[in-house]
Amino acid sequence: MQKIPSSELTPEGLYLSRRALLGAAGALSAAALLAACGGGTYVPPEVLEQEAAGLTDELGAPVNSFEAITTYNNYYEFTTNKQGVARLAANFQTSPWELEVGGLVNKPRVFGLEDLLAFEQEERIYRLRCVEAWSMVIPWLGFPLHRLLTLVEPRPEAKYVRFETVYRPEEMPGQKDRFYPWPYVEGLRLDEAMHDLTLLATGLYGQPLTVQNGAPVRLVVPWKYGFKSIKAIVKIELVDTMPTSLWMALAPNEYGFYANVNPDVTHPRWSQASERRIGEQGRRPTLMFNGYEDQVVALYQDLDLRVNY
Ligand SMILES: Nc1nc2c(c(=O)[nH]1)N[C@H]1C(S)=C(S)[C@@H](COP(=O)(O)O)O[C@H]1N2
Ligand SMILES: [Mo]
Repeated sequence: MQKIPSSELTPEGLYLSRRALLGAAGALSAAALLAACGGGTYVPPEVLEQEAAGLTDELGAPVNSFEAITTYNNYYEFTTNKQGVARLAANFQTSPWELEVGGLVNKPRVFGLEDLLAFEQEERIYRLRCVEAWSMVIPWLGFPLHRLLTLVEPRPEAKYVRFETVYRPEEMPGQKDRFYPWPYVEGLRLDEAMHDLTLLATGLYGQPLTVQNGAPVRLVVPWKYGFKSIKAIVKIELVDTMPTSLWMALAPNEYGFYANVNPDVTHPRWSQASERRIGEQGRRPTLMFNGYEDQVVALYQDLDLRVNY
């Protein structure tokens, strides 16, 4: 793999991988093809690892292994045991799939998976920082959410975006646990949703998404705690009032609407000052806005980040 000198990286390209800059068209159309065929072709993890060798985030940290990314998951619809998600998710049906986009928009629309894959896909290497203080670096495939939102034409009254995960207790055993107010719901302010970093992911490691990582389509908001990055989305609604997320409903004193990664605001039960990068020894300091501060700080100029945790 060729290297691009960092002097040649545009500011916009800072969060794009070298692979994407060099043109991931091959990998991407392959992924689209695989998805279109129901993801039937098996690519051995060793081959994926070889292809990803040398990939790093813009801070120089290597991407986590395909193995780590697909076997250590938070996905409470299946189980609260991170190492158990992949096995329980094995038979989940991701095709056909419909994503309904509506609410305060001029052009409500239902997107099939093929419609989502028709958006130009790109690879983006993002840090994922879980609120539990572990993190990974993940090479996603997808497209910025603003492209889809622009198509449906949000009305001026739209101030927030509400996202909902599929509800299928027969296939998702965790949804039989009535302790959680299913379905999983998340929300963003409209300007956060329109930010270019905010991704709708359809793949990872150059492949269609695995079920445990949110197939067939999930959100990725890299400057916020991982729980904002909702998986298996079936509904996106433009609304005028702040949505209540599943975590806000469950523990409002612990999980706020914003959930921006912030080393200075402690969780009531643990510090957020440092994190364990999966695959590394020891801990690393947690970065303000997970290292995306330059790109997102303007969104929060008028906000007290301690009050709005
Ligand atoms: N629907 C749904 N989305 C979810 C979750 C979940 O339990 N259900 N867990 C969240 C949490 S806490 C994290 S850290 C990330 C984990 O994503 P990953 O398993 O792809 O690493 O997914 C988020 N999205
Ligand atoms: Mo998380």
